[in-house]
Amino acid sequence: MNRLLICFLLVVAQLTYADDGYRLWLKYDPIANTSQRDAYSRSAQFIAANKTSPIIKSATDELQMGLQGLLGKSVPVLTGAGNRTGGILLEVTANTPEINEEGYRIAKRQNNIVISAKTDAGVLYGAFALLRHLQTGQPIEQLTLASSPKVKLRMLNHWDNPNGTIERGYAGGSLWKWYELPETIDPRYKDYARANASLGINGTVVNNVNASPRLLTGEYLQKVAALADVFRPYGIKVYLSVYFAAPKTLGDRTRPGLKTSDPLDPQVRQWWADKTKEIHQYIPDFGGFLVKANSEGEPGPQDYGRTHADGANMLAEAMKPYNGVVIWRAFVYKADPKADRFKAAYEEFTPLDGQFDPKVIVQVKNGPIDFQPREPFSPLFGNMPKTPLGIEFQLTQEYLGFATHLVYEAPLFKECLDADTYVKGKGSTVAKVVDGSLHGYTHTLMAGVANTGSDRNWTGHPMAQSNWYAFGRLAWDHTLTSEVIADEWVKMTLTREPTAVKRITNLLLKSRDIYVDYNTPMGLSRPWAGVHFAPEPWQSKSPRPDWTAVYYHRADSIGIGFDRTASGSNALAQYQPEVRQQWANPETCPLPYLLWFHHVPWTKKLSTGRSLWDELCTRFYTGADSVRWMQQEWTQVKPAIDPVFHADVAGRLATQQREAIWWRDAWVLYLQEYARQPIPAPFKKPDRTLEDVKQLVNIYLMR
Ligand code: BDP
Repeated sequence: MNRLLICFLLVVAQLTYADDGYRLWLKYDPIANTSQRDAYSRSAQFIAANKTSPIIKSATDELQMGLQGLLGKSVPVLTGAGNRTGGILLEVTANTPEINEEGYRIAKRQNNIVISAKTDAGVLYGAFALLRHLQTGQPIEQLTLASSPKVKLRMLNHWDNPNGTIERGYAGGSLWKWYELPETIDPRYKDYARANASLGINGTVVNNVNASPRLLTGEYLQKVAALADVFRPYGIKVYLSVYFAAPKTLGDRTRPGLKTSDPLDPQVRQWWADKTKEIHQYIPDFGGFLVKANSEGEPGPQDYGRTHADGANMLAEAMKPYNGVVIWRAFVYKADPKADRFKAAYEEFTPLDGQFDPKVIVQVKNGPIDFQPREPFSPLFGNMPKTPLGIEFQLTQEYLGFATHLVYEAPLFKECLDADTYVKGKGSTVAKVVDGSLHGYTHTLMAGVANTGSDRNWTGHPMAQSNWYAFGRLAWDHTLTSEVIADEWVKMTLTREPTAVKRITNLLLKSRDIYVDYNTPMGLSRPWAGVHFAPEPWQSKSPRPDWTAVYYHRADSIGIGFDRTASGSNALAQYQPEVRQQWANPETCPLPYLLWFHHVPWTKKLSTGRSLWDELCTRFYTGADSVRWMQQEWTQVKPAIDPVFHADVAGRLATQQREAIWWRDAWVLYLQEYARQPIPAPFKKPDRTLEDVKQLVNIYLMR
């Protein structure tokens, strides 16, 4: 064979096999099983819809593209089906009592597959559900599926800045090319919308909660409007994070800037009313505002002696003529050296229950501190019956090892959603608070801080795509299990080979506990100060005590942990008696939460039969060792995975392994100075000193 031909074949092989992760779970690779493919093919001879609209067009386009890939044939879209059978009918109809506004029903009718919904968006979600059904290799003979989203606003929060950086982003720069917008539309915006729509995500906040006023200028609103135009055919609304002091900073056409941003000042109220009107001129279906106020130095109503409710209600008043909402974040904590940060959001917000305008939703982080690898649920859930509370999860792995640690987050989300608040007796789960069923909230919301960026594979760590996927699926239906979601994602994204699917699903399901074990076991939290990446449990100097590591773990010669019982900060009083009683007693407090609530002596014997010190060491060591197990599992599935994708993950797992040992060594060497006990057998003493580990950390802290 001549050289040129060999080169040509190599290039073709590369093009055919190299998987750079761009297609996410919407891969639509050919179905290998021919009898299955034939069966699908017989039922997909044409596509026809009973109406036309941009959203319906998105649905037919996606079906065509998906079927072309999966079945290897071009399926025509007909203007009407007539009496034809053997096709896919898309039907917007009021005659669907079992589903809600955005739900869908898929059923066989006269040898056609009929996707019915009340709205165009419902049809789009049904089209994606049908494709998922085929991608995951399920039978279609007796097809009957019906599903409705449990939460109304299912959204991503991007912490993207106008300069193209992303706060806590680990997948490159921002997806939004602000300097090129509005004239140049990156085709990627559409693929972003497709991916979200495939999960049922229907809103996106395009900018950082630490908001720049720039986004509110006419110049930038045109750019945001261009994004909204791309997202609209996918049922996705655009929202903006707003800078509360914008009236002062920006002013308007006639004034260089107001003297104040006081929410009770009539001029300020008028400013927001005008601005909201202007936004709607650019984006008629604008979703609404997201606000971080009086939190971590951001301006807010308290700067003028007003409350969060005053601030939120002012924006709600401006939004009154429109459909949009005001999402007000509850992530607040004051720089009070004596206070327990755990209690802050509850203390500031529960007294305001009942004072918020009906257009306001308060967005609460899943835990009381800040997206830690494991937190108890925030005590705000259930305790603001008159105020719709939305939940905020973090998909970007700020505290979960950035882009080098494989952590599948569905178990973290589920742990919180399934937690029982007991506010209305047993079964009052956080999920029921959030989906509105517990208190009858009119607005319901689940938000995920996005992990996307300009990296070709979207999420930096290719396996982190599963977190975007899992969030979207749970926002749609929080009753899905972590396992079902992982299984779907693996089949759609990685492989349909059954043993590999099982192995990878198992790996995903264990990954979060493994991370917690070497990083923050048994209720330890926030062992970071500088970068939220390198271990720094010794960190004790910062402008505020609650920005040090020692504030959280409180290690001393007696023991370790934060006493939040009545003898300590009494944060436990914020929970219902059923929860409080279980957690307040160190004998009944679940071990994963123990050090969140108790200062436990090193020598205390635990239910595992080990002393606290021995148990902690066991977790640090087995956690780090388990990363080796993850590597082995990943090696086993190599034949079933695209080589490029496989190699990428293998490299990251090797880094994770090295870093997990670093975490283990940092913790045990540091804590040993307090516990003054040997590393228990069979574990071996780290072969470096605490000083060595600190030196390594210092490298990451250098500017
Ligand atoms: C913290 C992040 C910080 C965010 C903040 C927030 O470190 O960058 O601005 O949360 O949620 O986790 O506002």
